[in-house]
Amino acid sequence: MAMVGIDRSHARYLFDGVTEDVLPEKMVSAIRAFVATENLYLSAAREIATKLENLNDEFRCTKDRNPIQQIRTRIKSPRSIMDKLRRRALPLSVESARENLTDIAGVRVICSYIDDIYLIAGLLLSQDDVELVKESDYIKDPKPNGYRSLHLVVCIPVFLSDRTEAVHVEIQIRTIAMDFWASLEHELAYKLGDTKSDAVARELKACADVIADTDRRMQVLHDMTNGGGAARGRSPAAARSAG
Ligand code: 0O2
Repeated sequence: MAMVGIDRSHARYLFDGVTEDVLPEKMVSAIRAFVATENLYLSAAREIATKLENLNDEFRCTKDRNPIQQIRTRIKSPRSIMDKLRRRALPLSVESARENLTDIAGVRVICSYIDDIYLIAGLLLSQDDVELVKESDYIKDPKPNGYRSLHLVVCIPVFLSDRTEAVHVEIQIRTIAMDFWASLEHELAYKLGDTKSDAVARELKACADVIADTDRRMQVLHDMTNGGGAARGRSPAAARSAG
């Protein structure tokens, strides 16, 4: 089934204002499939966000601090989904997107300290209904451009009225400093496109290094005042098996 090039508000507008007699049947079913898929991924992202909020609230009550500063969720737009499928020479359909893409639902978690990233990842992955599909630790092994974050692809059940669906969610966990760099780098990369010079790339990498050093120093300061540091350097998988 071909996926039409419309955004979400446009899809809703079409459903609100137009009946099936007016639109070609194929297009109606494509829109319907997209809206259903979007709802499914929205539910999955919400479930993960709720789990994280619950953990953060528990920490506020028991430890008097918040390891998570901010949680943001997003659903990939139809256009980005199609662009990604096209780049990978995959069929352009809702089914193909569901089968091949693991980042339709995304949750970005901004933590206070580096240790909090591994702490939160470990606690989330220790939950029975959260299955780890893929882990990329770009903090331990930053990307050559300086990008740092912990990426987890998880699979969670979404309970619908007539069935349960297993849905992938990509979770990016990073500190405030890592997020600051990634947001500005993303904006610059988008603006500059292929025209990004070596000098700009070097300067971005230098900024990433300064930020990484600041993160480590803030962690030390936090450890000095709280006696923490237990989770540092442990991968979520290790944290999970260690309990
Ligand atoms: P958006 O709009 O943020 O979703 P993938 O590209 O996901 O199929 P892979 O290798 O699993 O393949 O992805 P990767 O590189 O682990 O992570 C993809 C996402 O991480 C990106 O999503 C970005 O959000 C973020 N990311 C990865 N590398 C960088 C980087 O160098 N700079 C910045 N600012 N963000 C990065 P999308 O799909 O690109 O976009």
